[in-house]
Formats: sequence, C-alpha cells, structure tokens
Amino acid sequence: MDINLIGVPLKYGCDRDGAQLGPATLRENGIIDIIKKNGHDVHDMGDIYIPYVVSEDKYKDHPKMKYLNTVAEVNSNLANNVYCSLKGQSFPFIIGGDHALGAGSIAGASKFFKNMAVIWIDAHGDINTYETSPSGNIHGMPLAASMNVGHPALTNIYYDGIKVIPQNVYILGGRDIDSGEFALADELNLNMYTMDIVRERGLDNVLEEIVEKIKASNVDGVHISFDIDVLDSSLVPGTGTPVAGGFSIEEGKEIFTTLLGEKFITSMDFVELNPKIDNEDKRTTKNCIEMLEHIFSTMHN
Ligand code: Z70
Ligand code: MN
Ligand code: MN
Ligand code: MN
Repeated sequence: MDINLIGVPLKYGCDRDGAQLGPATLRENGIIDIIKKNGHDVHDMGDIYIPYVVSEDKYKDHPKMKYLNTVAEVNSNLANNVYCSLKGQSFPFIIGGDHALGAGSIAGASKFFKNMAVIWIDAHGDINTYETSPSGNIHGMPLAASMNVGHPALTNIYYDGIKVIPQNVYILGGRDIDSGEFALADELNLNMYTMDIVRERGLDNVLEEIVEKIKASNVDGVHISFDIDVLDSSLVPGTGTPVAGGFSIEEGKEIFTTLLGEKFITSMDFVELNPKIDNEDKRTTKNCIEMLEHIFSTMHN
C-alpha cells in the first residue's frame, strides 16, 4: 500500500497541553520504519501547520466553542491534504493531535468518495454540539459536525454540508457518552456499539455485524477514526481522558485484524496520544507503537 502519513499537532480541540506532541513522538518512536518494514511505501507529508493562539483568546470566536476558527482552518487544510492523497492513490494515515482533526479527515475523504462510511472507535461519542457539550472542547464534536449537526463553522469545513450520512456511521467502544449525545444517537438512529453492548454480545459478534452492515450498504470508502482512549485507562495514562472498562491490547488488535482484513478501509486517524502526561515508563507511547505495528502488519500491501 502507498501510505501518506499526515501529522496534525493539534491541541486546541482538547485544550490540553501535550496533545500537540503526538506526531513528533510517534515519528521519534519509529512509525516510518514500522510502515516501511511491513512492505508499504510511505510518503511523509510532514505536519499540518497549526497557528499559535494564546489561551486568553480561546472564546474569541464563539462563547461555547474553544478556538473555533483555528480548529476549523486547520481541519480545512487537513481535508485538502487527505483529498489530494486519495486522488494520488495513496492511503491517508493521519496522526494526532486531538480528535477534532476527525472532522477534517472525514471532510477530505468524503469529497473523494461518493458514499462513505465512518467507524469511530472511541470511549467517547464525539457527537456533541456547542449546545450539548459539557466542556466547549471541539474534540467532543467532530462526528456530529460530519453528519451536518452543529455550528456552521464546523459543518461547513472544506465544503458545505453533510459529509457522512448517519446510516453509515458506526461508533464502537463508547462508555463515557453525554446525555445530549445519547439523544442525538437515538434521533439519528446511529449504529452505536457501546462497551456495554460489546460485553453483552461479544467483540467478535459485534465486529462481524459491523462488517456485514458495511458490505450491505454500497459504500465506496470506509474511514476508521481511532481514539487511543478506547483502550483501557490502565493502558493509556498518556491520553487526555482515560476511561476505565476499555479494550485490552489483544482486543484492540482483534478490531484491526477483522476490519483491515476486509480490505475496504480507505483512510484512518490515530489520535489523542499526549506524551506529556504519560507514565514514566512511557506506557502509552509503547502501547501505541504496539498497536501501530499490528495495524501496518495487518494492512494489505
Ligand atoms: C466529552 C466532551 C472527549 C476525548 C474527551 C469528552 C469528549 N464528551 N473526547 N476525550 N477524546 O467534552 O464533549
Ligand atoms: Mn509510492
Ligand atoms: Mn475522541
Ligand atoms: Mn475519546
């Protein structure tokens, strides 16, 4: 596979210092070599430029969304990079940075594909709007924005309006979901597989159902957005919002074995590593690298 590696050193979506160090840390720990040694051809596109904004200005653009215009602008630039990668027949692999970047990845990929699916793998739903968000952090809103729900500055990233229809959205591993998010998921009838559902039905059965639904849906592209906080909090202390009751490393690997094994995945995000708050043993970075080794060894060539 030809892989375009795109770094997005963004922290304004989570408003937590350190998330911007994810791309550099993954590069320092060998992500390029990992991709290469698994037989892929990697093109490092470098990092998307992130303007500096002082924290005093966080609510300058909107009273309930932090750093709105900066996050929107970065996402628009990311989207074009993703779109151009797909046009050039490369697989865009986006490393964060916080999860607000998901809006840009999806915007770019959805411009290329006629009808795209998104698999959002996360302890959180990330389907808040400024009206339902408890925090004002835009990393809790990108999936709603991609479905054309929320503020126009976010729903109109890269091109106006809807990027992915709710029917094509799959949320996997959720266990810290806000009440407004549950309400929207119900209203839009999203394919939501919370951790409660996974534990009740079994991960293998849930993955099989996702695969079957996607195959039956006539999509021509599938984007995976992987937030490392879907892994258990004991495995990822170096992420902004670790949540107990998450997947083990083995389960994380099983997810990719199944989904990448189908050969229908066309782009992917890997987000929310915060090296600044990692344990002294660098546990989070090590677990990220172990996941990445698995991802690139499983991805077809
Ligand atoms: C909460 C919010 C979130 C990641 C936290 C949290 C969202 N639902 N996402 N950490 N990765 O503020 O919207
Ligand atoms: Mn090449
Ligand atoms: Mn997330
Ligand atoms: Mn999350």
